[in-house]
Amino acid sequence: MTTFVDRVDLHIAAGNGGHGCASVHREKFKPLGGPDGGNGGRGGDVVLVVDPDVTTLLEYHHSPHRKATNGKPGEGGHRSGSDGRDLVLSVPDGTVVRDSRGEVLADLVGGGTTFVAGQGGRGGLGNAALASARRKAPGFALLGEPGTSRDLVLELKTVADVALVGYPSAGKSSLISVLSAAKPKIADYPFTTLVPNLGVVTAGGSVYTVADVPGLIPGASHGKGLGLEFLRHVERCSVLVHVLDAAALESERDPLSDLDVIEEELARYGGLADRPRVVALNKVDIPDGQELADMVREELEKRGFPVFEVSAVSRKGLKELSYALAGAVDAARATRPAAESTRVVIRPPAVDEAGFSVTREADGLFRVRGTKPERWVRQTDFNNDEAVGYLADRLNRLGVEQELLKQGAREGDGVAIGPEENAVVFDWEPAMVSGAEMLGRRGEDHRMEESRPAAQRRRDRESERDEALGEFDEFDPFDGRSGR
Ligand SMILES: Nc1nc2c(ncn2[C@@H]2O[C@H](COP(=O)(O)OP(=O)(O)OP(=O)(O)O)[C@@H](O)[C@H]2O)c(=O)[nH]1
Ligand SMILES: [Mg+2]
Repeated sequence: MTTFVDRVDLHIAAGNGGHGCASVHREKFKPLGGPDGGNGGRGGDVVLVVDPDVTTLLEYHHSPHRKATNGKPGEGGHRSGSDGRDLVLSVPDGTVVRDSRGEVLADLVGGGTTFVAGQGGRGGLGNAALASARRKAPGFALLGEPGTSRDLVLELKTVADVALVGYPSAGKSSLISVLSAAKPKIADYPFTTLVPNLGVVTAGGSVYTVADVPGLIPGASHGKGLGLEFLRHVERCSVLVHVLDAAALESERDPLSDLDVIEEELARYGGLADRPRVVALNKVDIPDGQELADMVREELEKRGFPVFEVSAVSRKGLKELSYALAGAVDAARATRPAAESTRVVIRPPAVDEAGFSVTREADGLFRVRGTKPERWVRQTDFNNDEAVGYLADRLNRLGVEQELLKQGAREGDGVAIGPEENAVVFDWEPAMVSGAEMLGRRGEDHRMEESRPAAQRRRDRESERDEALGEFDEFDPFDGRSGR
């Protein structure tokens, strides 16, 4: 059975926004009560949060597909749909989040650190919210937008101050068990430890964490033994301890060549050269072990390593080792800016909402890209002519039509809005002939027009003109979600 998982694929889907509702208020004797369709609710986000009590990614190995709930659609009578609930996923401290191409999106260190991995879709506006002086009774509503769905790779990089590295059976797990309260499995066969163990050590005034990683053998970098896979847990450690077996039974091994082998594998893994190293010559309770330790000590010191003769069995030298590690950890902490503040919230970078671009492609197709035009397309119910007309108005107001004209687009030319893999393509029908003249008054009910007093009509005409001149910025309560 898998009991520890430190790398998983995770497929997340934030909730979709609920659709807006198109509805007209009906009451006896008041046949035209006005639009009263409510807005759709927002889809829930998918949020990763560091929970110090979670130590593995196992949960996501078992169920890698996670979805937040959708927003509810709006209803008549101005009833807005409720928002979808955010899906909060607990991850261990030190989880690195990558996208499917391997790019790091977030490095989650510190309890409570939060990463919004997928944003819920906005709800669509109901026809009540879409009504304006110019568009008294819209017969359409906007669709809710789909939530972000994407594939992530979560990778756990243990956050510890000290890492114990060495051959299998050198006594790494034995040492962590006597230095701390950790109770790892200990046995006299290689590769007893299959997953990193973490222990907390108190020495003098310092408290630090120690990680014991699975043993390394020559060729680990080529995948021998358990491979270098687990060295990712060493990456964040500020001090490395070479645990050398002074009483190894194999004739071709001795502490000095063991050290060379491990250093070579660390070098292959890379990125660890700057970590201070300490040598622990273990198993000196065995007479042969003590003898060998005495023989190699000088050479190790000559190479610049602080050397400690220890025994996990007789507990010899443990105090000295733990105090020396405390000193090294304190020194490393002092050179780092104060501990990374916790409870960081990482949101996807804000995109430039305002702009758009039009490019002409080799086959003559005009491609429109931009946050707003792409969103508007997603919000459009293409089965509803009025909704399509509303989209055209919005594009026009943003200046997309002018830009198409400027680039030589003619009626009937193909226009694609969105990225290649996911675009809406249509034949262009300019809504506008030239300048700022608006065509097509959409969503108007002429019966209402007739019953309006003249002054009101004049005011409406004025506001229409303002709108045509671009001074009217459309109200969209789902824009700028900073309030959340
Ligand atoms: N005599 C003696 N035996 C020890 C000492 N430390 C560890 N051992 C023994 O060495 C064997 C391996 O110890 P582990 O702590 O499991 O070694 P490890 O380095 O964690 O090994 P892997 O997890 O396989 O990489 C066990 O049988 C231990 O009892 C020590 O100081 N003295
Ligand atoms: Mg072990």
